[in-house]
Amino acid sequence: MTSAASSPSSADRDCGTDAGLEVEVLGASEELARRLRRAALAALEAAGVSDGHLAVELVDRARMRELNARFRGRDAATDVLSFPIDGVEAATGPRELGDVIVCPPECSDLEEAVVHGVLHLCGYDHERDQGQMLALQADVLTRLRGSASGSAAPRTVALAVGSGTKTRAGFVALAGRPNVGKSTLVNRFAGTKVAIVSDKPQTTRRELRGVVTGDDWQLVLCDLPGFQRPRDELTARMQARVERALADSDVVLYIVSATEPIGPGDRFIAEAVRRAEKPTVAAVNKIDAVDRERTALALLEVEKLDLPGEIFPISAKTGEGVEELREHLVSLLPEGPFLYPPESRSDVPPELAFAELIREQVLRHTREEVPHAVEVEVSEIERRPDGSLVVHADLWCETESQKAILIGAGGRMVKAIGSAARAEMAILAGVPVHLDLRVRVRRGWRKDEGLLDRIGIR
Ligand SMILES: Nc1nc2c(ncn2[C@@H]2O[C@H](COP(=O)(O)OP(=O)(O)OP(=O)(O)O)[C@@H](O)[C@H]2O)c(=O)[nH]1
Ligand SMILES: [Mg+2]
Repeated sequence: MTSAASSPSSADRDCGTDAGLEVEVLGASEELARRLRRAALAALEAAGVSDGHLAVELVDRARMRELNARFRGRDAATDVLSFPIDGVEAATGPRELGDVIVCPPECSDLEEAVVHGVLHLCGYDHERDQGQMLALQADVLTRLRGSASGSAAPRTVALAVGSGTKTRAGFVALAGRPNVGKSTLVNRFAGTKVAIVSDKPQTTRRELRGVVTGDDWQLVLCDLPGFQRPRDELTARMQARVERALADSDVVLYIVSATEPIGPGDRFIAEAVRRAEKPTVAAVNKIDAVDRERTALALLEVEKLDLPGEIFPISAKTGEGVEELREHLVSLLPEGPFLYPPESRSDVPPELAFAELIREQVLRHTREEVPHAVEVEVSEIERRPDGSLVVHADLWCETESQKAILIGAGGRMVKAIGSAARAEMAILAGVPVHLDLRVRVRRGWRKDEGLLDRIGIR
């Protein structure tokens, strides 16, 4: 270490290697250390560094202020500092790359801060490179999170809690069969529309996160695609994403629907949840749609799955039981800094949020194979002088006949989809939205790995 930071206990250390790279994370919980290590490795890879040892250390405000005073002559705590070490060949082990010091109470996003610090360490400088570093940073975060990300430098946010207060924060992965109500529950928790919802199974294709923050806790809910056996590259990626999210979560929330008996799909997921070996909570959703007897039976069926942890009867639709579930989830969170600014409700960037609102209307307006054959990409969002937005979007399908259905007689279908989506987009944006929507055939997009990469399904 270049800095004279106090040495954390061994329980706080996470050290891992990847090819010739070694990244050590100090001062973070096990789960957080794993995430930050992955972020650092992704940034090193993007910068073309393939060997060396790097340390990421989390410090409190007082320590950050001291480092700033000593090395930069500034009496302030900042979000991240990089201390490169050039050309020092260690006697044993990989060469030293340097240290990235991160101050969680000053960060809006810890992964972003680590990527930012590592890129600086690798010689990038956003103040002089005309956007090159921030573009690379956005690219790394996109790859890490499987969806488009912003490209701003880490910014300082004031947290609602003082630095002396202990906070709890962590990731809760929602695992359950398609259609049991995972996205509806995330929206209910976040108090806003984070994820689109439909009565068609496999609505959710990417991991989206909803954020709920209390005085001294923050729950990050990872809405996941309904777990399933893969059929093509798209569904294989969706399932791989779910497995990774379970492994990366602090708590797993297993969800079934009271309206259907527990089936092989639910048991398959219960197995994956058990394998993840995380603190687990189960919820029986949609109790508003069944009588008490059926709810009791569903609770019993879940009990027989023999998962660890408590079981909650809830209705994501009406909110019944959701507050009790939330309190219990918070009690299982590890102690740690907030992971998002307290005012955040989701991590979904505007392009993706708009694309999903359009896809939601496609799901509402079409049937059979069409909903699953459609993907939406927002290519551009323009702001007009009057403050309104112009959103350019492509609606892909796989065949000419699907295109004909989507356009409809006299263009009626695409108009109906567009105007319903536009209304939702205007609510989200808070300003009027003009939508330029084109229907295009893109054969086999569900198998096109390059394309799936580009649209963030990883
Ligand atoms: N009655 C009732 N319906 C619900 C409830 N929660 C969700 N639903 C409905 O169930 C359907 C599926 O909800 P989603 O939230 O999209 O389900 P999901 O688990 O995210 O589905 P995938 O994304 O396909 O995995 C929608 O029609 C919801 O309106 C509930 O508590 N009660
Ligand atoms: Mg969903």
